[in-house]
Amino acid sequence: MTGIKDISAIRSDFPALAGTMRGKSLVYFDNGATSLKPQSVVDALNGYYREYSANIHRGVYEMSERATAAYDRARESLYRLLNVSEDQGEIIFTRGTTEATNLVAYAWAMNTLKEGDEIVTTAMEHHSNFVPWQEVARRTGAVLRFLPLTPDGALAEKGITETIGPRTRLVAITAMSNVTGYIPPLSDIVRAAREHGALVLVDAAQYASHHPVDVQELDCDFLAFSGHKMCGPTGIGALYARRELLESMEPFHFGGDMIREVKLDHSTWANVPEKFEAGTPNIAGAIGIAAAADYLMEIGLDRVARHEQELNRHMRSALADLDFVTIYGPVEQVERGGIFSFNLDGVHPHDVGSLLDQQGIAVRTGFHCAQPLMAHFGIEGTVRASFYLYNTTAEVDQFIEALHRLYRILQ
Ligand code: 7TS
Repeated sequence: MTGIKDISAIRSDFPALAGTMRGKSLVYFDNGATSLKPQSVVDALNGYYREYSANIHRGVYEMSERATAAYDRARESLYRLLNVSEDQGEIIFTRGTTEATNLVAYAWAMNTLKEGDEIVTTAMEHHSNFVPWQEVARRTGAVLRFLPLTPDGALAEKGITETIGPRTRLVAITAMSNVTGYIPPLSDIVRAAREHGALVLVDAAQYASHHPVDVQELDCDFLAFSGHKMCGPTGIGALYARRELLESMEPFHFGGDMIREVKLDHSTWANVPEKFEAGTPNIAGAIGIAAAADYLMEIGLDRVARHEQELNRHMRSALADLDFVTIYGPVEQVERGGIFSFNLDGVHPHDVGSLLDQQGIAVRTGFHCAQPLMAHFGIEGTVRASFYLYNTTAEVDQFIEALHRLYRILQ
């Protein structure tokens, strides 16, 4: 059963889908990198810039009050998206997932961790949820440990309880691999972390745009995501964090808007969330990400996830028939993300990408900001096709035909 009933109505919400690439109708399979944007998001951005592009929190005039109200409403949309209870948690606007993980690295980890403390992560992380922890370890003397992976890039079953232990202070893990679409068992990981009093940071850059997220149910401490992968604009994302943690943390950036009082010899900080939002924020971006969240919630993220599972089934069985294709990752997982990484025998991934481009099909090639995972697979890169709510099984068929054609050409 399809998750999304009227796919043509959904497609008509996205102006870019009416366009062409290399003179062919566009098949956009690079959603892991960024999604296309619906008209409602474009209109929300346009509305702010055209009608009320004042700064927030500063004006005593109506236009600024309108901008401030829209910015505050944007945060509330994200509360709804993630089921945040305001007593327990808060949303901090950031530039995206990368800035959100860095916020935790600088404002919490660098100030808290000591020699011998352990940070647990995995070799399947995007560099944005990997390099910050490597750097924290280098600067604080903390030790980086890795949850072991199976040969096909899933988490090894016993590895969780064997790796997370009394010295673990933070577990930083993706909710969905941007290379394989693999979804790790987060509830087991959170349980193991809680047993040892460790915090959990979830990188939801890929997951949150395609699945419902409930931070209260998940019981994580931090959760990072990006607007541009969920139908929103670039340059905006958010960090969800437990309120008491944010209250106990030092600020990340210093300057205007994040202070309570500034004296010549010292300053004090504003309350959360302003304490973590120094300077004029990305007001239009916040309005845009909220419009994106509202758009997705209206459709229903459970439906989006089901639609992608249907595309996955279709893609998996079609790719399985191609004996010149190697797929990476635990592709048989039922509830996996709509991401397929693969290579064609003896063909460089960039050549596949370029030839698909000639046929109007957008995919990504390379190491996908996940070099440790490439090393785990013993490869340099892959071709990656990644789906979203507006993709169709007909597009998957077109893609498979294109692969057949180009493999014949390249042989
Ligand atoms: N974490 C994951 C799992 C990601 O997929 C990405 C971006 C990030 C973090 C970083 O997000 P940003 O918005 O701060 O850049 N992933 C990709 C990708 O797979 N191809 O291009 C960007």
